[in-house]
Amino acid sequence: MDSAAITASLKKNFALDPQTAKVLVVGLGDTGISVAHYLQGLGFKFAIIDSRAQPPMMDEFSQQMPDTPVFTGGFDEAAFKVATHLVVSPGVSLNEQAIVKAIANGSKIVSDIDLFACSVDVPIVAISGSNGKSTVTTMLGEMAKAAGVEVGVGGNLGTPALDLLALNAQLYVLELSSFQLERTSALNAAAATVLNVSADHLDRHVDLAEYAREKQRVFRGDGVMIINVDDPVVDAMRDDCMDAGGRAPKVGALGDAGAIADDSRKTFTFSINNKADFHLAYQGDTEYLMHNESRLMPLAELPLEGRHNAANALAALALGVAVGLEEQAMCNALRKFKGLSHRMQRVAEIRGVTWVNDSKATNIGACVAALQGYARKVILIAGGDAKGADMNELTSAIKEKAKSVVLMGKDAGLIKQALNGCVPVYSASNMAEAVQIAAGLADAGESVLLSPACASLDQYKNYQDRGEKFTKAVLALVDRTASPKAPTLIPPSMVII
Ligand code: UMA
Ligand code: ADP
Repeated sequence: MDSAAITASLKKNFALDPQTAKVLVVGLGDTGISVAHYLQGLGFKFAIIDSRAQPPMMDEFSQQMPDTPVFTGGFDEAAFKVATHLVVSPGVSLNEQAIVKAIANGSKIVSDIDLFACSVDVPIVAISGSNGKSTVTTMLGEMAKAAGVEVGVGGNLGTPALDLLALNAQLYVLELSSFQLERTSALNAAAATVLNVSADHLDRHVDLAEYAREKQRVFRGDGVMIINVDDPVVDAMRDDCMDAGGRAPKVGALGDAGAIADDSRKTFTFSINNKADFHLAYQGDTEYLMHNESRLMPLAELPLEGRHNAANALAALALGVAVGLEEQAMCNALRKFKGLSHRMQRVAEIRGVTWVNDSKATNIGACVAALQGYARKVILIAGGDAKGADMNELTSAIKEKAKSVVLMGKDAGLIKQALNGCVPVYSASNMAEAVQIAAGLADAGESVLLSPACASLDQYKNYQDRGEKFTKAVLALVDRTASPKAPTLIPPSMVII
């Protein structure tokens, strides 16, 4: 879209006019910097504020945009007072006092995703959910490429949405978090999904119901809804969206800028347990990924561990069909998709023990899905920052699938309490110790699974750092092992990112 059309759309949706608006960008991180470049390109007046005294990207930003006012070291209410519009980064809570006051004084909240939605006239696919977003987003990106479509892939996945605009793509695939969705009102995705809902980020959301409502915002508008009928919370969203005469759901407190659907809103369902538009079915001895009555490909050709990845593949196929991608091209992409690092990634086999890095399992749902994929009991390494989740929800899966558990991190005690002695529990103060303990517990033929069910920030820079420390500690076992048999290391080429 050209600048004139984008400006017209911003004015229409948010009364956001380069001539009159004073925009405050809240948060000097990846999102804030992408917003600054976007606003500068359209000739807006804006400033940036960050509550940290020395945001790490400050120097780089000051060199790029020396004339932009930047306030640091707190949320100074004076800066908020003059702002007509706030573009708030997802990491900043809308409950910050300064933001609450500014909204009460008439400032409008606009997200980077809103700005993006006002700036493209090609289809957007929006992917949310508690788990599987990055996997499905990346899968669909690969499918689009295989189908010969120029695609921009980003959002919560890493590249801020606004940085994708330079690609001038034919299709955009965005991973969206609940934080991004709660402040977005102008998105009308051509196809959207909430993959699943389980407890996460309850330190930021009031409760699970509010968290689910924020995710449901992904369905605003009149695009195709992709519904996981295996998840009762998601299934209920379908009815909710179709209630009120098929109108888009009125959720959240940010007004209702979503388009209104008619009664015939198109929906695709997917399920790994029952028949749905996209489902699994046996024909003879072979289990297939199916689209209604047609076989798409044998499930065994999907090179990913875990039943939950069959659900991810079905979701990606449904989203792809919704935006017109060719089915066989999508299946070819699936056959080549080796998964993402730190998600059920086999890192080594040492003396018959398989070591699996699922460090990205930062909530209970992901850990339960990982455990459910195993036929034989595993040694589980878990713990970290539980983010307010109820660890009792882990108990039955651990009881059923774990031979023993090694716990570490801030909320190890909560997990231990929830397990109440149902399996042997060991404590470790760091990853090297956890791996040592697990090595002593595992017999040949068994697996050791790092799937923490918790965030990593209490002990690590991020989940990648935690996964890398796990891998390093596992590989260090090789040196200490007086095993005559060399370990089988999983080559890095198995991993896409
Ligand atoms: N900040 C404040 N005050 C606060 C909190 C934050 O000033 O109270 C500042 C920070 O100092 C920082 C800035 O805000 O300088 C940016 O904050 P941000 O946390 O929004 O980070 P970004 O760099 O903009 O990255 C965000 C997403 N981060 C979060 O949602 C926390 C990235 O998702 C996303 O990739 C990026 O936008 C591009 O879209 C990361 C993430 O962890 C991967 N997401 C969570 C998740 O997946 O579970 C939701
Ligand atoms: P997200 O971007 O939503 O965090 P990822 O694809 O990065 O999702 O996966 C995060 C964690 O969730 C990993 O531990 C992964 O094994 C697990 N996971 C992936 N897909 C699913 C799913 N459909 N259901 C439950 N867990 C899943």
